[in-house]
Amino acid sequence: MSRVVHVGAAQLGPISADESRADVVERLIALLRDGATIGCDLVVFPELALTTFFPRWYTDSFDGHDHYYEREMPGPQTQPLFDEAARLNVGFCLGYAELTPQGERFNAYLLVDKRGVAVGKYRKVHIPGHDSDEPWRPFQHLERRYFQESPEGFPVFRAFDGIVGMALCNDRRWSETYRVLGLQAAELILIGYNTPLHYAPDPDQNALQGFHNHLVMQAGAYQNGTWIVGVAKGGIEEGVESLSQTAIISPSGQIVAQTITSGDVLVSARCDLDLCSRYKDTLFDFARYRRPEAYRLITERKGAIAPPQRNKQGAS
Ligand code: CDV
Repeated sequence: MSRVVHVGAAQLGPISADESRADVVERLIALLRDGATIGCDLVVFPELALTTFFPRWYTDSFDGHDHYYEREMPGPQTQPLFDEAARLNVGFCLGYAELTPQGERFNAYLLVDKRGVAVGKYRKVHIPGHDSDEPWRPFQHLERRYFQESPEGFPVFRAFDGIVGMALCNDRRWSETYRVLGLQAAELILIGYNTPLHYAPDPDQNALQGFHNHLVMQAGAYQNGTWIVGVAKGGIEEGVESLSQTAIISPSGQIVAQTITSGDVLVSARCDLDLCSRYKDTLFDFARYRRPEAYRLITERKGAIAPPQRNKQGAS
């Protein structure tokens, strides 16, 4: 019996700063229904899917954006999404800003099954950007002010008849993300993102945003024999244009579905999880071919250290 999960990648267009949670949840429910209509088992929403991307603004106090965070999930405003998922018998994955009872702030991703029950949670590991105001930028990227780095790593969950992992935005650029999930036999990796097209520290990268987005996810899929669903919140949000190009990628590294517009839209693919073994059991048979003893630096060293300079005589 094949294990086919019909996955919908539910891209969002911009969410304005004054858009209410109720209005956003209505948009999510519309996409959930689109997925249900075509028989999706799982609908994947992007990173921070309930609000505008608030780290683009500095507030004097770091709790100045607290109204963008969820203190409970589901809460009164998000409960309708859970109820509709259960009614439609469709699971979903939702990105949101989490404020814990202990006052911790995480960039979170929640996996919910077809009964509307949470079955897995991920908190973003790689927090990009900066933590203090940098007025030279046309807009800020203050994730390091408003979120803390998760100490929990990259867990996987048995759900949707397979092994599911999650990651958020900047995580997708790091090969370690995929390999840590691959080493737990992940067959489906869900990744939500908000990627502004303008990268202030090196604007030469602006034109390459779409290329880099697919480059890293396609490599991650192939090198770990896994499906990857990368879902954008794109378009021009509060004057900042972000990348769309939501994609579903097979274990071969090929894109099997992709959005071609930048608004709210769902693309889908029937993901045969048994295809993963075609790569996991051959070229990327980890147990047979990997050499962890040769990779020790990956966990022992954080930043790159160049070897000593050689002098003219060739001695170091
Ligand atoms: N939300 C993100 O994590 N965005 C980052 C920044 C650096 C643009 C990204 O890697 O896309």
